[in-house]
Amino acid sequence: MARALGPERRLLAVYTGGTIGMRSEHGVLVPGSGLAAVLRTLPMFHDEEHARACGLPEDTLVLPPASPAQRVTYTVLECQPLFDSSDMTITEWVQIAQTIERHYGQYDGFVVIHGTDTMAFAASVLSFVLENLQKTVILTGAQVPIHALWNDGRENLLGALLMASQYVIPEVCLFFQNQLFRGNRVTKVDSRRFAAFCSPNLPPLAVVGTDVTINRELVRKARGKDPLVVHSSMERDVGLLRLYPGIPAALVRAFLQPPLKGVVMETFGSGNGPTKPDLLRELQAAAERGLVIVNCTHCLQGSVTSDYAAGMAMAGAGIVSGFDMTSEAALAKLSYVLGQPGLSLDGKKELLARDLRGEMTLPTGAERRPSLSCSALGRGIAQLLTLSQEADAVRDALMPSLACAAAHAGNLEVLQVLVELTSLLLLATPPGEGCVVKYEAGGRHSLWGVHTCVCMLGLASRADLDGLQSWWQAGADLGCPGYDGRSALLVAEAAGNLEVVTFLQKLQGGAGAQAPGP
Ligand code: ASN
Repeated sequence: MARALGPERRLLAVYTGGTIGMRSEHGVLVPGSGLAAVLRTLPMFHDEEHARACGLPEDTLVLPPASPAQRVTYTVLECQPLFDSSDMTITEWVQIAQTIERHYGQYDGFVVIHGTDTMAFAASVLSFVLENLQKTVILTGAQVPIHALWNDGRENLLGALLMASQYVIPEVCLFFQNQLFRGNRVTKVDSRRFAAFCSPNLPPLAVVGTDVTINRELVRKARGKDPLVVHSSMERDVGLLRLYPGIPAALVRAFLQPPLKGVVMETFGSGNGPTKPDLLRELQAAAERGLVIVNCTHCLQGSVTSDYAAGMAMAGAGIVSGFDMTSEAALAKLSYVLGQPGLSLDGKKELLARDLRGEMTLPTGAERRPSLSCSALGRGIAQLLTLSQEADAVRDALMPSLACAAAHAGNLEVLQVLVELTSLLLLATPPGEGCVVKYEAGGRHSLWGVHTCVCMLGLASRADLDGLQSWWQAGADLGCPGYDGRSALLVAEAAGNLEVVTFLQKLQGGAGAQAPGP
């Protein structure tokens, strides 16, 4: 994030409608044209003298100087037709993105003037449609028309113009009531108060008071000089289903029918839902048909977790966790991911599980970890392991690797499934590194295998003493070599992880690297 320098900053303000420019007709508010003409009459939005002296074109306005060294000019592009945002859809939002793309080179930043009712959806969609942003894009609007004496439109619009002109925040943001939020983190929480939006799971990127305070560590970094990409192929057949106590399975079945391709399901608390078999069957059947379901919580704050059996039932039905995403962001993300050509079902789920635009907070360390419950391979192997006696050999061969992968991913969920399927023993859960496992096949301790050793080498190179100790307690041979023949001790020595070296040397010099089984 950088302070924007230079004597002149040029902005494009895309006016799409909304209360900010509305007028009263027959006692109700309707979208109103001519916002630029109104702004031209307001000295805080236009310095007529300077504009005349510079010979600025008719459609270009100039703010009074915010600092002696810098002028902000802006062009208002009025959309046709103008909308109450309740009528806006993905089609209009993609058009806004395409407008930004067409003018991307000409302007330093972009303000989108939008109705508040669906502004959180709009900001979320734009955040996914616009990839590799290097410039600031800010949505804003108002609860009261700008013509009214007492309104919030003037402050919001001026704030958005100033933020977009003075800072390079390469994200889709939303400015309201002196706060700049990440666009895909907001939700509208009040239909009357000027503080209409909140960002329940991420602090604002900036707060305007006597000074402007930027939360620098939150602002996303622009990715090199990659060109802007506009993803216009968004999937329209996505939906939002809010569970309620006692929701009938038949109703869920009806909702999940084609042409629907993806659903954001709002569940209770930390991602819990009814565990009635008929309902779970409907969800599972839909997931098996290829319908993608994302689990988001009803709650304003907090995340989907796997704390409860009622939440695990959702995960077991093939539903993807939306963690702390707002439903607006989840719906937009689903539309974006399902709109990507050439992705397999697993590929779509993998993409949904990733934080793509700062839209969700992953549990610590989860970003790089593949989720076995998300993969068909994981589910397929689980099925295979239950098949028959002949599967014993396959099970013996696969179990250590599978358990090792789950342990590395800290995926207790998968480990628990494996425990049920076999005589896998869960032995310890060192903080931060998931679980350590031991597998018993047919009563004999067996098959730590080279994959397991590779896991331990990883722990040794990361100086994860807790993890190594847990493996040791579980009876693993810490002296075993990995694929390249190197032992954990050699790896730890090479990485200079002295604590680990001391621990491993003690084992070698003492009772030996082979610890007693439990
Ligand atoms: N109905 C209006 C809209 O979203 C509400 C507003 O802008 N405050 O367009």
